[in-house]
Amino acid sequence: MSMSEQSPRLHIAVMTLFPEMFTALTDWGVTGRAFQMGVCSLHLQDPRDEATDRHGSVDDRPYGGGPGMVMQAPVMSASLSRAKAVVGNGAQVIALSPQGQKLDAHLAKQFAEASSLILVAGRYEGLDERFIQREVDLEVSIGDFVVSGGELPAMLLIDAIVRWIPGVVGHEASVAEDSFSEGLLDCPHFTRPEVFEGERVPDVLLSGDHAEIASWRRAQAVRRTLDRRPDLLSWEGVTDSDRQLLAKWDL
Ligand code: 58G
Repeated sequence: MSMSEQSPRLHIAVMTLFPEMFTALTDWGVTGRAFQMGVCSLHLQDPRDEATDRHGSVDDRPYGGGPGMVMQAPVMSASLSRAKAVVGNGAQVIALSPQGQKLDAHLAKQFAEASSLILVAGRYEGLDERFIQREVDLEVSIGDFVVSGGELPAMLLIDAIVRWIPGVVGHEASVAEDSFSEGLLDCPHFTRPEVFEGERVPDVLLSGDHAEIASWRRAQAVRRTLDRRPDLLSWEGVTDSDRQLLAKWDL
């Protein structure tokens, strides 16, 4: 079967008040191709469809006072049921929130192995805690900062997940080798012109010697990680063979 007819490897549903935002994923680039090829499916579930009052409200004032509004558990629970009817009851339910487990390549890769996911993109001040405790399997954070809604974090998470699905990114190797998958930052990249503003491309990259090129790239990645992200790699964590590479390339 061609990629365009295969049944989706991963079904994703997103609960969001702003479904139109997700064209940023479905209409462009690698993620757009994954959805158009049918490798992944995306179902957008608007909780406002389950609102019972004539205003279509999904939020209300917080008990205990304080600023802002909270998304109500009954309407979110009803919306989640609808989403489960589409992607399956076994779907893992993930809420995007600053209180969540920090996202990294390893977690994204784990999610890519699921068959269905439901992402909850909250707005306002957040979700009624009883909805989170009863229905959410995992809260995930894309970083230690607050944004106005869970939609951009959800799109970022989907992008990081979809890249791990075989066939989505042209060269599987580029995903396996990209930053973080080996716990290292990426090496520097160069392309034409060979000289830019007097700066030449490193000779090794023009040598055609693939073993030397791989060695140089690995050494550069180790050096960059030591310099820029000592939290990812300390000198103690550098293997003897990598230390030899650093010495070989005088890094
Ligand atoms: C609990 C608290 C649930 C994610 C707040 C939902 C979402 C940053 C991130 C919310 C977000 C992140 C409130 C608005 C989540 C809502 C949304 N901000 N760091 N904002 O991943």
